[in-house]
Amino acid sequence: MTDNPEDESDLGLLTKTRPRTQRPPRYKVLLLNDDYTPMEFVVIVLERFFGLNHAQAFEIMLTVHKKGLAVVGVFSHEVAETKVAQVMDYARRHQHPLQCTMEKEE
Ligand code: TYC
Repeated sequence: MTDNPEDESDLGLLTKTRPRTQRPPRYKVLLLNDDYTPMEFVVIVLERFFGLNHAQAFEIMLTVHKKGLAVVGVFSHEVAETKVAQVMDYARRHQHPLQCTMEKEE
């Protein structure tokens, strides 16, 4: 290395060959508030499909109720899609308007 600005002998090569660490994209699964779905049903959904204990499920349900929505977990695209489908199907079968969506992280 020199202080000569013409000397690009290593700088260029280093930046071109620097290995990039590739992370698979992650997806936030969001639960949305509504005025009709019973609180206890939402708690059951969070326990059943997101593996939360009763206290954790109750806390997230209350956050959604107060703030309008909350992130209930972050997953790969495939797992997030499955969770959303499971929640939407379970809510529909019980005739509750509960909504669950996913969103790419960052
Ligand atoms: N707001 C609902 C009620 O008062 C409860 C609720 C919480 C609904 C969370 C949806 O994602 C939800 N019964």
